[in-house]
Amino acid sequence: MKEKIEIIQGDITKQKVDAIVNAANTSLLGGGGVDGAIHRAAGPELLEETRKIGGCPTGEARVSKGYRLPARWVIHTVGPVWRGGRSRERELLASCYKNSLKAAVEIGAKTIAFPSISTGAYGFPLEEATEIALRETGKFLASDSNLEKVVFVCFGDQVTGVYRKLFSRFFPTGP
Ligand code: AR6
Repeated sequence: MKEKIEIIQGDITKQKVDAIVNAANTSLLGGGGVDGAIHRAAGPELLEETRKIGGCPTGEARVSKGYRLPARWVIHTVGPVWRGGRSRERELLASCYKNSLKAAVEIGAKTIAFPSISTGAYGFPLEEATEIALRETGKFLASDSNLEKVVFVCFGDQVTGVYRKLFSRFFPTGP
């Protein structure tokens, strides 16, 4: 199962996977960070489609086409804004991962790439967010045989370092 997980450093808009996940906001009308990068790379048709979708509640996921991206689909999910940890932030972030993975299976995607949801503009502490990402993905893959690869695309050295450290803690090698 851990063989299906890959951690790379790079730009999610360049990933040749079936679906990439967008860390969007509830309007689904674009924004900064990874959301802005995905809209720029996909082209204006993406905004046309997400406008029709009409928004997405925090913790849920919605699917659109990928247009000019190498990925065929974009799964838009809305992470929680970190408000100190007592506003169901952990549970909502876990739902983002679960619902995005579920959406990927529903559309028949075999490979999916995630950014580090909520840890930029939304301020979720990186280590805790990474634990949630790895735990939920591990749980999902343990009972799913459709997905072949889940890529965590880390933007910058700091994010990559945390993902690699926690990955070896969650999925230790050897006896
Ligand atoms: N590829 C991969 N990761 C990226 C890229 C990229 N091209 N660009 C940034 N990241 P953020 P959030 C990383 O702020 O915290 C938007 O305005 C970034 O370094 O994009 O969920 C939305 O519209 C960080 O590690 O998303 C919402 O309003 C991670 O992606 C709000 O920001 C997430 O940072 C969502 O905030």
